[in-house]
Amino acid sequence: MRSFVCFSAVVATAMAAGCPYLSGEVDTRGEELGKRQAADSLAGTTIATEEFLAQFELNDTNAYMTTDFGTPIDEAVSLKAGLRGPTLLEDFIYRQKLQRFDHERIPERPVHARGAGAYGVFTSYGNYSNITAASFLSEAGKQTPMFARLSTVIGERGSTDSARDVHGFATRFYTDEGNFDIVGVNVPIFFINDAILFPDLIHSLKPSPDNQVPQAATAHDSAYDFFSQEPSTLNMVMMVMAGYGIPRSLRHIDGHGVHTYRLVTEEGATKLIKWHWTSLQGKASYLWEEAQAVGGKNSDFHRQDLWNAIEAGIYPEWELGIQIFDEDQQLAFGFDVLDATKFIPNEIVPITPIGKMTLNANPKNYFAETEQIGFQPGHIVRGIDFSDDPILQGRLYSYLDAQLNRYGGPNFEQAPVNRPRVPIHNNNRDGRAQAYIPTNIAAYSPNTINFGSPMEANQTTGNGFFTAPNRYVSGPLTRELSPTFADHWSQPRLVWNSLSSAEQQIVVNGLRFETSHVVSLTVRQNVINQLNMIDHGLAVRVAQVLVDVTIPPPDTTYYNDNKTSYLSIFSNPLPTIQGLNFGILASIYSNESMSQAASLSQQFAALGLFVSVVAENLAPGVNLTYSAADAIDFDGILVTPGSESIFINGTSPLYPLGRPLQVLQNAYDYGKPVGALGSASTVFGLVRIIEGPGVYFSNSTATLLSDFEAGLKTFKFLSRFPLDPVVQGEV
Ligand code: HDE
Repeated sequence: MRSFVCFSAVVATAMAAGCPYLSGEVDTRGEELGKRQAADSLAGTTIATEEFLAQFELNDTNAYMTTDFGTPIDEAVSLKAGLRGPTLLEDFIYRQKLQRFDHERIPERPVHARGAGAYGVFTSYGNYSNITAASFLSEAGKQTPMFARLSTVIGERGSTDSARDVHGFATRFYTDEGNFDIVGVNVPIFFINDAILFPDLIHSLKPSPDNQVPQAATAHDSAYDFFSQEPSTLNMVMMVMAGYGIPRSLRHIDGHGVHTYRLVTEEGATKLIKWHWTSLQGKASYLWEEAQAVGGKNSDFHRQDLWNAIEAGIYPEWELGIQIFDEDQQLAFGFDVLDATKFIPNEIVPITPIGKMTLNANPKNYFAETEQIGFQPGHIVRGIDFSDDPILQGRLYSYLDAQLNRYGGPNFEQAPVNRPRVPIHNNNRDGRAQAYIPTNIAAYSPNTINFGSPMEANQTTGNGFFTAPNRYVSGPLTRELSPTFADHWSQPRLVWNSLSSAEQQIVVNGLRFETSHVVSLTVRQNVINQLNMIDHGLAVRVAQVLVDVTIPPPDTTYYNDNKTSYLSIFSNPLPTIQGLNFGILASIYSNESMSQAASLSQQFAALGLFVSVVAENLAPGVNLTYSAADAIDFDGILVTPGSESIFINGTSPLYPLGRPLQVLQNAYDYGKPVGALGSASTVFGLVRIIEGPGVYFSNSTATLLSDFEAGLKTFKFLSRFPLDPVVQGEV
């Protein structure tokens, strides 16, 4: 036996703490809560997340090690025949430990494998019973517990957060009438408009089947082959390139339900809607060079950022809004609202805010909660109905199927994170790992043995209904795409028109990067042909790096001058700088630098920023060393007076050659606000930094505070970056 030094102390403490195993107590947490839950459900309230989850939590403090079936064990050394002999098959402890390890993984999600999740609460702004019977929207101030999981799409679970990708925005409301999921993304559209193409889309985006390269990247032949052969993807490709693909953090993305849904009132009146989550942190994105550096330096940047903000009590918030329109407006906006590749510009149908989500608690166990949550667009509550959008229709099948595959059985809804906060009553039975003990022996309907229970909800207080009255479906069976889905170019053109010239340059640079990785000349040519249908100048500019392509004459069929103000990420200042990262560069060898750093640190932290003082080692007052720090760690950087020598000398065994200067230079090159207090401005003469917007020198701390506050709101200073010369022949 291996000796446990504090063994007797542990026993004593466990007894004192009333350890169930030692005292012979039985765990009744679930039973008591079950009774409460039933009562609450009748009263129309839900149990708060913390209390609900507490019944499932395993707390190992002051506890003995046991097997899965509860026997106390020693499990640090295997059972052998003789001290140096072979391990015995009889050793059930050893077998169970290895077995459990071998089975730790479930299949990762085939898409959206990498993500971060958090609990939260939704607060309804009003009583919306005039448009929906959904109970979570039935009164002002009504609160509903939530879980949100935000993700990348293509990368595997162990890939990098900052890959250029669409971002998943999946939200669950644990309402008092069951779970409702809005499983969306951070753009208001999708790549394709028929779910039957989903496997093709994803196969083209995933790494090549022969060598699994590239991971979490679209810069390869198959992706652009598919994009250029299936032009419904162009709208989304344009948005991903315009900054939506590389957000600064998960807190700085919006979420969109994408499809048209239907709201239904108690009386059966219907309206069509689109769901939108608007980030109250604002939208902010990386520049591409920065995103690539983040990928290498800290592949967990987004997951860590969300976690840290919640731990620090800087709870991220999103407003839920709807675009609401009439059933007869389905073709009123110049496209079909059943086509998931189109969005309705806010200028045409404004977004009406109806509530707010606040994420306020991190999960306690990534696997049990974030990995096991199984979202489904088919998780619907009464008052909300589907539309005939072919993508939504396909998803209603696929997500259930995906969960069955991941869990290996149908009881996944019983995992704590999946359980509704209201009791379950139905005749579904058995299956792998059933966790309930159904006591009704009449598991069928109709029955008399259990007095007809469970009863159809619409006959009782539950009032169950989902499908809107007067929703008709008819038509000949056909495998054709509706002609109302056929225009794939007018909206990408609108996206292009809506960007500033600096953002257009970002799109051009992005497409240059991506298509430069495409080997097939046919694919390159096809991409240019498609871009030419959006904008001739765009095609010409991207083609400049491809050389071996023919630039077709302008194809003006879909050219238009429409714009929307909502799309631009970089033109709109952030509403708040709370929770952004700020770096103060200092040197431990200068008293002046360290004392300024201490005082600046306090003053900048008071603005709600996460402030790090960077210096040569972790002396008191220093949070990060130059060995570890990088420009990607900060949204803005300030240099302290007295630290100049480390920038001038640039060499010390305590950090990589030239690192302090490199941090400053890279921050500037990533478009961030940078500045210096007093004499530290001389440091800027050493680097390729041009005085201009977002570069601040002052002897006054107060001036620097207000400069940086404005600069961090601007977030990226795009005027630092060159634009292509005017392209001849641009239409
Ligand atoms: Fe998904 N999608 N998807 N998707 N999707 C999955 O479901 C699928 C689509 C989205 O954090 C999978 O549980 C089909 C649109 C998010 O757990 C899978 C189609 C939108 C997440 C699946 C779509 C999304 C998924 C993988 C029709 C935005 C992650 C595991 C073309 C409106 C949810 C799983 C989480 C996950 C299928 C299209 C968003 C395979 C067939 C459109 C955010 O079932």
